Amino acid sequence: MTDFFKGIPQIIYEGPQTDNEFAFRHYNPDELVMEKSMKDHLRFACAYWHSLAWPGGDPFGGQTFERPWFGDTMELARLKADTAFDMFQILDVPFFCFHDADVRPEGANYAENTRNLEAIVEYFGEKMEATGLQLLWGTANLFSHRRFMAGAATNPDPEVFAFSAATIKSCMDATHKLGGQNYVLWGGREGYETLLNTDMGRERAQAGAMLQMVVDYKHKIGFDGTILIEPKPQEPTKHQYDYDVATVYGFLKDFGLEGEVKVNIEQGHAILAGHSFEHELALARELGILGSIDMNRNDYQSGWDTDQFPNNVPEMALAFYEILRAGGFTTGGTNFDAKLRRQSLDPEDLILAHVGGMDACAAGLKAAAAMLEDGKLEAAREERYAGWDSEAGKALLSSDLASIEKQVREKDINPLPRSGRQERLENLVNRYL
Ligand code: 3MF
Ligand code: MG
Repeated sequence: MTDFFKGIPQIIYEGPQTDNEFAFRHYNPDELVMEKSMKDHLRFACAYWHSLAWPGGDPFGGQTFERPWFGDTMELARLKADTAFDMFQILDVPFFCFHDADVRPEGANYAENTRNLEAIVEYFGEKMEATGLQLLWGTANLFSHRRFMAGAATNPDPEVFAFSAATIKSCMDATHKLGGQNYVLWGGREGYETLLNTDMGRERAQAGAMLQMVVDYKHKIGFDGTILIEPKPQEPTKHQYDYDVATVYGFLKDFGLEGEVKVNIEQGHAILAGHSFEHELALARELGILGSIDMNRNDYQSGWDTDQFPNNVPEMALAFYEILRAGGFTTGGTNFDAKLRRQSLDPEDLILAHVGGMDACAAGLKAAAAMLEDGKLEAAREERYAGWDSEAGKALLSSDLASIEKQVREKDINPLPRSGRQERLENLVNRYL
């Protein structure tokens, strides 16, 4: 153990009545929900970048956090790793996620970056072996360094494309070596600031070519995890190409990769795209591309990607309802892509933020399972569409306009509007919370 979390106890389940802040009220890892443990349903992961690498800056001010591992040496990177694993163990999360740039010092060039990454991957390997922690996903940070300011795959300069491809290879190698269950691509700078200097057709083709190379390399090295794209509409670019689930699906279809790549859906990104989280999850489920989630919460007024820890149980319930309807996670999980507010300086804040987030997810999961097991919501939905299960309903979709017109005339089809019963269903949902 490092000193950073000194005095903070191991977090265990004590139940809803406990007065102990440092305990779970709802997350009981081994408790069965729909015949599966909560641990296996939720598959919680901590994100290295927000919790260990982010210094607490905002557009108007710099670093607020003082952490003993801040700095650009291998020794400090190891201290960061030690502290990270202390945190994962205090919280008893089974997984973590990282970008290359979160975990290693920035080198002078690609070769040095990769050497640094490989050394840390070695160190992670030992720590994972000793603790049983697993890697949910790895990824490349292709957005922070200034060389990526005009994009990675979609950059007008082919040398940036090459640097990015090499970096992705090194991060896929790292993920594969650590037994990662997914590899994520978030294209923070894959978009544009102004159309005046942008060739959108070329940039889209470059992104398609890069994704094809990622898929080819996955097969080449025998990585059996899932490749995931993380949609986001904007921020940092004004317009990002992976706008939302529907846009990503269109892109995947265009390049014939819809059977190879799924999505990592983030709550806050859904909100920025003008959707609800459950909309994005439900659509991905219907399209067969639901992979994993980045769990957080956005401020609904600011319009920024505020990456707050989730604490809204009714929202979590509707999200996990869609995940349960999809059959649950396979390689995916619940990654806390969430950061402290910049005034939350203390080590305790970092632990308690995760405790609250894990409890909100667990309470949401339990409510979602109760809704699904009770079956009332699904019965109401089925009843609404029952006409489509009749012979006449089924025949319609393979008919043609002229035959349907004849039928409407002959049978004098004259439909009566029926209530959508929204408020009744909203009342029903509240009964499970
Ligand atoms: C940005 C994000 C990212 C992604 C991560 C994956 C920095 O809004 O959500 O976090 O989750 O970069 O590459
Ligand atoms: Mg994210």
